[in-house]
Amino acid sequence: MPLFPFRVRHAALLLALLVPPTAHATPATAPIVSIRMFAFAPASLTVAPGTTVTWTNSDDDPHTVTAEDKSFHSAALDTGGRFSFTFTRTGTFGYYCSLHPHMTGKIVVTAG
Ligand SMILES: [Cu+2]
Repeated sequence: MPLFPFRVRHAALLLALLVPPTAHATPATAPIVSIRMFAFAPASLTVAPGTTVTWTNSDDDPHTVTAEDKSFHSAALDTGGRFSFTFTRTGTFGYYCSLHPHMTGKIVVTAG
């Protein structure tokens, strides 16, 4: 009984077909949280580890994106300003606007 029933190059080809580089739960598009009307939308976003989330400010007033645990902190974003952060660890990451602390949101990073 041979250990590998296929010739090696056939097995490699089969693997390449079965395991494309995008096989993991990577979203097709990079998620965006928009900031408008003094709120983050969506206020709660669930992503896979390794996902880069981008916030965009659509308000006339400046806002920041500040992690509760300080793991990320944007500068004040003017209208049209953007901030991106790549979430590598799993967990729930609450954040707020340091200029208007009643503005809160969270990113849930789960491999599930
Ligand atoms: Cu704000």
